[in-house]
Amino acid sequence: MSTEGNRISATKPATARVFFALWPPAGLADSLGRVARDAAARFGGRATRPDSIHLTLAFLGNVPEMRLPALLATAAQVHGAAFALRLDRLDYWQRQQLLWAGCAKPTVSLSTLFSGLRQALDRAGFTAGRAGESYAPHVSLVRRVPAAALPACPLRLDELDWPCSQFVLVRSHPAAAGSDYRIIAEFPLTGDPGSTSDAHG
Ligand code: 2AM
Repeated sequence: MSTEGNRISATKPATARVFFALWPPAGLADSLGRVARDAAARFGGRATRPDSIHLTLAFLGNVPEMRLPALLATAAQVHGAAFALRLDRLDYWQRQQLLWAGCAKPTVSLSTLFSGLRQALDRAGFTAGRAGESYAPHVSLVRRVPAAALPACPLRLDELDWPCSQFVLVRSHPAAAGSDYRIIAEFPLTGDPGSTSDAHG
């Protein structure tokens, strides 16, 4: 590396690759991990490890470490009520070659949490996601699944209920076997359910 290059990298502020997510309890992560492994065995691709399974709320990418306290303070202002997410849909995005789990019906409480977090991040000057991108809540289960391997009929997922009582800030560290995720802060959802609760019948 050139002297110039060294000088530049020495002055570059340290950054953290971070995102906000819902993180499943261990039992649910194991169940989803089994779904991922079974699907990878049938269709090919790389199954997400149970300890990495999550649902992203907002992806920020590289944030200067010195801004992390402001990011924590911003997320702490987001108030929401605990809710239950029902995962009952297994689907595939061809462009990303991604097999994912999600909800057959939109979950109002999740949308409310997502909007509240995004608005707080915007107000604090943090950029999350791409401009104009709509939120498509999903749990990535198997990456690099070849489209040709999938059956023509819709995939089935037995209902899995996910009690969501907090959201988390996660730091992603690149690793040879996929990214390594560390939860660096937790934000409890302790508000009044009000009119945003979702009925699962
Ligand atoms: P994905 O599972 O659909 O790839 C950490 O990378 C998490 O942030 C993943 O859940 C990933 O979604 C999500 N994410 C959203 N936008 C991203 C981006 N531009 N780059 C990397 N990850 C992104």
